Amino acid sequence: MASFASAPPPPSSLPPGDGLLSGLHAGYISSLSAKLSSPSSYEGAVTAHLRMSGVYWSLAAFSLLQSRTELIKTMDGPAIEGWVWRCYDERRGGFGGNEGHDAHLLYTLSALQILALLGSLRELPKDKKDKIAAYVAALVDADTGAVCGDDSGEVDTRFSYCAAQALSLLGALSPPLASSICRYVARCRNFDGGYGSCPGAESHAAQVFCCVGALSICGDLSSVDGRALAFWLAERQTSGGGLNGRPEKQADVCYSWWILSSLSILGKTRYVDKAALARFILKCQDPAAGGIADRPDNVADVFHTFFGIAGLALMGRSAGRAIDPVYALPTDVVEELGLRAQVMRGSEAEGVAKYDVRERLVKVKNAAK
Ligand code: GRG
Repeated sequence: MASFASAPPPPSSLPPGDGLLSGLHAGYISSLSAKLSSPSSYEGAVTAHLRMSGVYWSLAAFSLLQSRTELIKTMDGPAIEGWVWRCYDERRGGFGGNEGHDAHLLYTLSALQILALLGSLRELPKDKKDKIAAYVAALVDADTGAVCGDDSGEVDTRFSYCAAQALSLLGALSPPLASSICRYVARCRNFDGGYGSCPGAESHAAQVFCCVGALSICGDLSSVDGRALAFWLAERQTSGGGLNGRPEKQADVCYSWWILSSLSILGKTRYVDKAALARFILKCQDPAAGGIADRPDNVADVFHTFFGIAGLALMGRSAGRAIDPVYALPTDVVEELGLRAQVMRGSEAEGVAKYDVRERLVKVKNAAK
């Protein structure tokens, strides 16, 4: 477990970008997109239902390694954008996971994030934005603030985050919607300071990100027990340096993102040993073909490639573009779109209750210190 009670871990000995096989990962990501679009590929078949999120993970990972111009050229931005619109479910107003699929909130957020990464979200006509926003808003229960993923009625705090971010990207996060979302998320807080998928559900680090991220976007972190939560998150660091999602589970690269981003929002990334975490992520790289796996010696995939690079970027180690811990988009994209979020101030002296209301006064670079 990391030592967090007294002095923070000593500064890392690894310089930014050191050990990250950026060129190989960029090659892995671009070759993967060709593989996925091949009708006979195994990878393509088993991930067909969640293709929209897969494309977001790919583009977001690539964006942290290369400029937007390079992204649009290498990944064929216009073709991707055309495909995204072919996944639009005109009847419901949201996006599906692939062509011909019904709209779902998860994929609607991924689609909007893809458009943001490609730089075309700002150009979206107002009537289209309004229609997508109406689809998202209709999934938020006005009384309880619980958010459904789609027509099936499944409720999960993942969807609270997706609704908050999607509405924010569309400039449609009204105060009543934001406070409804916060009301529900606050009910999902557990005795350990963590959050689960619904009220009473076990704390899980990925759901913590969703809950704290939703509260941050909605501009009200007042219900978060920052101290208890940061301790619980710090306890996720295992002896090998990697982070797990809950007690007694194995470390997994993706928790580097879910946990570090949450700690960034709380202003407490110093609670984990970043150098040890960076070494764990770097050990999960495929040194031959590129890509990052969930843990050392496993097969790489695009999900862990994105979250591994994103985790390193949060620690200032990607040597590429910085990532925003709340929106999971490059910071320049978040700034370009004028997006808002709330973060806590980091120092114990200032107390966890002091934060900046709906203003990004604390820059991500500082939060990562
Ligand atoms: C834009 C970054 C971003 C996210 C959008 C969809 C979403 C919001 C968040 C997903 C959060 C989530 C619940 C991820 C699941 C992560 C994961 C690896 C879960 C595995 O859980 P278990 O219980 O495995 O199978 P362990 O053993 O790790 O507890």
